[in-house]
Amino acid sequence: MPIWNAEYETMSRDALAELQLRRLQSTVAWVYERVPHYRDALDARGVRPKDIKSLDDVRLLPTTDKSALRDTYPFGMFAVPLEQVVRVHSSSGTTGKPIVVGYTRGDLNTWTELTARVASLAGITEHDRVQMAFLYGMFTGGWGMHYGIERVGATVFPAGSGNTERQLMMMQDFGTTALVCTPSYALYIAEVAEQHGIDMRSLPLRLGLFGGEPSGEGMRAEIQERLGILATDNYGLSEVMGPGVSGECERQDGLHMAEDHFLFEVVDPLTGEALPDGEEGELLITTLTKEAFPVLRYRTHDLTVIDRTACACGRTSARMRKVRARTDDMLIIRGVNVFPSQIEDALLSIEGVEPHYLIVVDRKGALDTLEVRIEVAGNMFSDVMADMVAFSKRVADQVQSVVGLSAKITLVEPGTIERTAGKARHVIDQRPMG
Ligand code: DLL
Repeated sequence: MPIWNAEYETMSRDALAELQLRRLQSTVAWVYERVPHYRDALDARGVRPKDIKSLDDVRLLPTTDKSALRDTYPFGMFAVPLEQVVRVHSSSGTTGKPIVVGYTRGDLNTWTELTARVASLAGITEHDRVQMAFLYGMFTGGWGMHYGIERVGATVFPAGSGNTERQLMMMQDFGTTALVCTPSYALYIAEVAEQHGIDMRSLPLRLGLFGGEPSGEGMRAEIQERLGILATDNYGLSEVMGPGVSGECERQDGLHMAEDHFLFEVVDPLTGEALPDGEEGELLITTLTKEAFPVLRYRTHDLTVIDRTACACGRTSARMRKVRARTDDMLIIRGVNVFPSQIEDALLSIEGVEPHYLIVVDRKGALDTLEVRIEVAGNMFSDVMADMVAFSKRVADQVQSVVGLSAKITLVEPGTIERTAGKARHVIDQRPMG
């Protein structure tokens, strides 16, 4: 497969480091002059832009948390006047005001370049017909991927998310070869196709570019099998740009990171200490070329591992492991730390458990309770009570062995757990606060 921008994607590590340092120095000078929050934070540490003499000096810089973005809502972190901002997006948090981000014309050009890379990494070419089933709107997923795919030269169908029957009709009638959406929506599309007796494997669909939420290998296998495609994962976040930060190549062995535009660090989420390559920690991202909304050492809360070994695809970029958990989605249940992704992995390792599940945490008296609601594949359903009890027990044992907690397993009718055209919600924590 051709490499979209071979000059940058196959750059020697030395040349890359030189480029990154130059860009880091300009970014620090840029924000110091233009964004009061950064000037204050740098002053408080006694750091001036000229103190950045090597890439390791990034550690002199303050980290940036979502709270800084909230406190300066909506435009206080912008480094250019609104006259130079040609687009605004936002990310809806679960509560309160959204995070608002802006782009200059130059930023949009960079963004398009980087989502073109993601599309190319996944195998999209001008011969593809790409159905965009991400939400278009304030969410960065739709517009971000849209322009990159157009730049590659593929034919884009900007379907937007939802209206699954119409999505299927387009896939059949337009000969869609690639689908772009969240992994949960891909699975839902597969399910609706099955309900309508549409054999997805006989359609021209061959690629899936999925991102915006975590998905494990179990989920990938399920989607690949049911849609008859090669599924790749891509990652990004609004605060840093949106999609385009990293994406898998066809080898599906880590997400290639756009290191010429971002500086990536992995740190211990508790101490902030830098961690060596190969160790899991929180990903921090510093933008190197953003004009309107640069960020210094943004705390993504996403947990990953960086691998700088060369990939067989020929690109020299470092790769990050699939993000399976966030520092802030860890549940503490009866004192045990549990990530929802661990429960997902336990569930999907059992044949007959559908990838639709809901983790419900509650408190009875002083005791935390853990319930996992799962759907069971139609052909696994049995009228014999004893069979179903044995099945539930098998699932409970698996959860117990993976997370070390006993869980109540509730089997629910297929189709009853809420489906989504966007990001899936897998956890309900009903415990009282405090
Ligand atoms: O979800 C940007 C995006 C859109 C990326 C489409 C890829 C495709 P936000 O809504 O700001 O932006 O959410 C960002 O979503 O910090 C991660 O926790 C999570 N996330 C995004 N992509 C992945 C992924 C977009 N591939 C937050 N794997 C991030 C795991 C992901 N988590």
